[in-house]
Amino acid sequence: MSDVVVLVVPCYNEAARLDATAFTTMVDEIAGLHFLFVDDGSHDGTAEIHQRLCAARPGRVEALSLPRNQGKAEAVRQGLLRALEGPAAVVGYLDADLATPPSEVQRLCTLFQGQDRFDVLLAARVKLMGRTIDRRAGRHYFGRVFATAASLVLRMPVYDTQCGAKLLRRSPALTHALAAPFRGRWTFDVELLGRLVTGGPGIAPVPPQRIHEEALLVWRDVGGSKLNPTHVLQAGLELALIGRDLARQRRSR
Ligand SMILES: Nc1nc2c(ncn2[C@@H]2O[C@H](COP(=O)(O)OP(=O)(O)O)[C@@H](O)[C@H]2O)c(=O)[nH]1
Ligand SMILES: [Mg+2]
Repeated sequence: MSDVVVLVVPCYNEAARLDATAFTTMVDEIAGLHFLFVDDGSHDGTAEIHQRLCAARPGRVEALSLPRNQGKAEAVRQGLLRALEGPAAVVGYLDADLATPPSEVQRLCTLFQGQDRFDVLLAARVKLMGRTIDRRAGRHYFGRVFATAASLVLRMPVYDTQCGAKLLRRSPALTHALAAPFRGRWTFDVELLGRLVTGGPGIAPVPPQRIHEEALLVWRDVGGSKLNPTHVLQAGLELALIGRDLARQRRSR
């Protein structure tokens, strides 16, 4: 039997982009897959779509509603904590716009289920021949600079920290990593990885060799992104602060 995988889908004003049929089809076709939609204080009818999805696939789709907009980082954290209250062996998160398409969600779930080679699976947008990775040039180059900086901060060669599709095996390190809100609104993926590979008092870290990056076959930038140049500057600052925190933790060990 396939492991239960609960994917958290953070949503802020996604009524126009949320493809309900694609999500119900994934539930029908991907063994063990559950969705937990988190409404991050939307005011455009997103919550109603979530309710319809829950009613369409009871037991496989759940919704969580945050009282006000708190940003993707907190929406994902709240969702993952809720998901870990259930029996899921694997949790994760997925952007609502399905830039990582259903075929790839299926491939990632299948790769993770029933194996013990890795504890964290990161989807990576690597522009290789024979793949369809459609990303605006500006975002691509910023992403490369950001990923290089993130690798230095994390001291591991991660290629793409920012892709909105990740799977995480349930573990004490994961619960510990989610205990406190993330410092950054835009760089929480880096912070999460940093927390996982650091562990905590009496909590074994996830060894970097148990983190696997899977190059996607297809990823398409979907219009309507809410990221703007101010956020890019914020992300740089947040990364510097995460680096400082991790360096302090390394020194204190
Ligand atoms: N920008 C933004 N996204 C949020 C927020 N809360 C949840 N999200 C979700 O985060 C995901 C990624 O957002 P998107 O705008 O596509 O970002 P991008 O693809 O990285 O440019 C989507 O599922 C959003 O609905 C928020 O406060 N702001
Ligand atoms: Mg997007």
